[in-house]
Amino acid sequence: MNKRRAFFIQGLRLLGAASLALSWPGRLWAQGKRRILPSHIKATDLAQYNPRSIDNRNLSLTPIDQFGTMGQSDLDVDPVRWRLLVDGEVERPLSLSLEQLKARPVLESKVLLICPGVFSFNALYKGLSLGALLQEAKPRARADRVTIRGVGGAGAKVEHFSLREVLSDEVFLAYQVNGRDLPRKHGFPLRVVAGSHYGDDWVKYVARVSLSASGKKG
Ligand SMILES: Nc1nc2c(c(=O)[nH]1)N[C@H]1C(S)=C(S)[C@@H](COP(=O)(O)O)O[C@H]1N2
Ligand SMILES: [Mo]
Repeated sequence: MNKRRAFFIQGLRLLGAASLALSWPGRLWAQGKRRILPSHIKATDLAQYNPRSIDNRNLSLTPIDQFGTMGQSDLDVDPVRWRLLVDGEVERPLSLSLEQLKARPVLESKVLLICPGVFSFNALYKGLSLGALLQEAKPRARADRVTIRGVGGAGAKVEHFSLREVLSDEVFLAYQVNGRDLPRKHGFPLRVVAGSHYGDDWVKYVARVSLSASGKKG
């Protein structure tokens, strides 16, 4: 075997090993084998963790004044004029006021937010099922991707989730945290809560949810 070919094969082996290592946390998550952290661990000390690898059930809530904040934190949204739009690959687009969202069945969950390497905090979110909302909008059969946008024009925050994950309530929308309305810096009036994603995906000041077809199978 010539040297160049040997080098190529060695490279392939390394790539294989690396992709196996990278997919491992994802597999652990898929199997639900998160490490249950003991109650003496402080939720604010977990910025180095991958949210998919740990279980926060025993951790105490972090008081709001100890939350970190990142990215946009001073958008001023008028809750009376604000609407949540649901559009894209749906039969029945929706436009809902905050009042209408608050009248829906309540979803409440204690979730850890990790901004990697920067901060972490554990909080109780109250809101609604985005999955149920999308069902109401009647997704077209080919829809498999959910795009969530924050308020604002060109500079608005945009993140994507799989429809499957949203339908399982793993990703939902919250208007309250630790028993009060979302503070302005944490995304008033509505934010994403996505416990198995890093904080970057937790869109604040949510304005629009759009379904689309990624074109990928399965
Ligand atoms: N609209 C909007 N949402 C956003 C961001 C942003 O810049 N704009 N930053 C994200 C990042 S990087 C993190 S870590 C979390 C932080 O949420 P917090 O400020 O409530 O702690 O919000 C996310 N949501
Ligand atoms: Mo972040």
